[in-house]
Amino acid sequence: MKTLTKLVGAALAVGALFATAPVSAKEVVLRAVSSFQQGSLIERPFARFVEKVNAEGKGLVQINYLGGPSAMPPFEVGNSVSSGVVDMAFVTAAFYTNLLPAGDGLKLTEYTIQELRQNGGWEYINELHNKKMNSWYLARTGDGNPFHLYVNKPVEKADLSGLTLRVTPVYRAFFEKLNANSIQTPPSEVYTALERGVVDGYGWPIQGVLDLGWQEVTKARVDPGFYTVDVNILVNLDKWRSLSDEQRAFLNKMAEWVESTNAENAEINKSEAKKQADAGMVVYTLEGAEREKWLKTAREAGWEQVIKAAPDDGPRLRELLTK
Ligand code: 173
Repeated sequence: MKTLTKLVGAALAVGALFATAPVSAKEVVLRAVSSFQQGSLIERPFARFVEKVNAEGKGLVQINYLGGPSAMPPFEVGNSVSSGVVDMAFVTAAFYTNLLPAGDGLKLTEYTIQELRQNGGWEYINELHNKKMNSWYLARTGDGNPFHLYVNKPVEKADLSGLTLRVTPVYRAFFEKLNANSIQTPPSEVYTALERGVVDGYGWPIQGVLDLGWQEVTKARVDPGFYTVDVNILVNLDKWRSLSDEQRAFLNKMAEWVESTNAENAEINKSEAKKQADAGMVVYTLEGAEREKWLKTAREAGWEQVIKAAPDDGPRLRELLTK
């Protein structure tokens, strides 16, 4: 009996060992989520990143992509990567201002991510993510993809009085500075809010309007665009530190690659603008002094909000991100 217990015990111990051992001693599988819908243009850089990591990282790093907003509400994604519920996240800083208020400033960069990696900007952004949300700032996508206002009522001046607009932290300070009323929603609620007339318009990048069917309920886009999309690949910091040098070097190489694809945005923007026009959307273009006011208000309201929300980190971020 004694021997049997010992044998069973030994068998269980061996079983437990095998159950927790990774497929290969060296391979790590990272669980990832996206805050943007799978198959949409905004999400595409991450889908390509996952595909490339899984193709080239066999035996070293693999990504188990759990899904987009149907797997996890977008405003929860920052918390999840911070706490380690997931190991990796594809998420815009606007969705985690609860953890990193200064992150709202990433959209205000006047440098590309390649330039920020040269001038110390990336280091500071990474340090903020380390300290405030236990994350490693692995990569940035979205450079060259500007935000716009989309509306169902005419906009002829840099004045949004009388309009109720759907926002996220990206647009709120700017639109409110020009006298709009704002309502915050995740992307999944935009269509219905427009259909029901709850809002007269919304903020969104030049890319991706048609992915979500919003051209059906959108009359116009306002030009010029403003700011720069930031959708970032974050890794839980404990997980990042647990990786081998080789695994980290591999992920850095993949990050550099995905950031190089930002250069494709100029072409994608053109084809998106054409698709919007083909779908019947018109463009209200602000010119001259109104255009200047539009862009200046966007920039100033944006930084004012960042400095107010993050008085300690905002000023340094502004120095590093602006020319
Ligand atoms: O939901 C949004 O409008 C938003 O904030 C955003 C940020 C980055 C890319 C796309 C949308």
